[in-house]
Amino acid sequence: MQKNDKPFKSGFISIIGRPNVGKSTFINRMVGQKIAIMSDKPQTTRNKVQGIVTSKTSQMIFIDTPGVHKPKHRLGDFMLKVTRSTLSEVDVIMFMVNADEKIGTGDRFIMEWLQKSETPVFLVINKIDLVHPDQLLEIITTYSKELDFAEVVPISALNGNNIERLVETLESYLQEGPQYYAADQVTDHPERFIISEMIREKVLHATREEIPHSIAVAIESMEQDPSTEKTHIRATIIVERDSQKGIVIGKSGKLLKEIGTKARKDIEMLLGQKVYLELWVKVQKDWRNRPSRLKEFGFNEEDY
Ligand SMILES: Nc1nc2c(ncn2[C@@H]2O[C@H](COP(=O)(O)OP(=O)(O)OP(=O)(O)O)[C@@H](O)[C@H]2O)c(=O)[nH]1
Ligand SMILES: [Mg+2]
Repeated sequence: MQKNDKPFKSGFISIIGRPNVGKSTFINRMVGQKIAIMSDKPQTTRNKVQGIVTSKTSQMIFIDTPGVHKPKHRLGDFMLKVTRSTLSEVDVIMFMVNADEKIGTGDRFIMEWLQKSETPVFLVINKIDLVHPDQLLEIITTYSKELDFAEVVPISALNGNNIERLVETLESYLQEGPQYYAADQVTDHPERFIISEMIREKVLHATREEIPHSIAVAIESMEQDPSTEKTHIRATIIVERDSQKGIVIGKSGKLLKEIGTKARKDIEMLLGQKVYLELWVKVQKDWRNRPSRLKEFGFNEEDY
């Protein structure tokens, strides 16, 4: 490095907020690729996902976290623990709120955590495309009464509005540091995890009510088929009840086929390769409360 060069900066940034405020949408926009699944159902994200953004001057590692909600089962307890654990290990915290929703108990619960934190907290007001600009001041005042924010930045993660300013401001808060990951690496998660998440996302999009929260996806095998040059993936969608199995499969297997086709397209984009996706549906009663099952699906309490 030459003498006059600015030092390379790096750091970790946690994104926390209530379910559905747009945390995963933001992280995908930052890395320019889908690494975290998104849906209009709350509690979409279940584990932390790192999105890595490297430029000539910095490396920012964004941590997407499960939306903060009142846990109703062991999986929910786990999700809350994951989110909370990220707070002590980052350089900046982005507290994301929805411009189109009133402040709620979830927001206040999070701000109580943040009050005790020594890390700078940004108030990031997302979904400004849904409100009139005149409403912003009121939103800022409401939240600023509760906590002293280092910065306040309104954005739209969906259409990219004001994201550049947010990135510049974040960079100014980072310290000189090493490049932790290769410049072309966008996430710390293995491909298998992202593939299982892509399948789960399609089930989320295709179903309603209790089903989205009751499913898990396990990748059984992933092999290259030399004769067709396709990647052959076998995956199982786990549900909690027989009735849910019927719903996910659909009439004459129609829904499962639709889920498979959509997931395959996303996976092909990720791998840059043709994929043959084989999907199965299996019932495992009450898996969200069974520690052994949770562990099997990667929700490992001991990690936190
Ligand atoms: N209009 C609008 N919609 C948005 C914006 N950002 C996200 N959304 C939508 O909000 C919904 C939730 O987005 P996610 O990114 O899954 O939200 P999340 O905060 O990760 O949710 P959890 O993982 O459940 O905590 C999706 O339907 C997004 O398309 C935005 O800036 N404007
Ligand atoms: Mg999410």
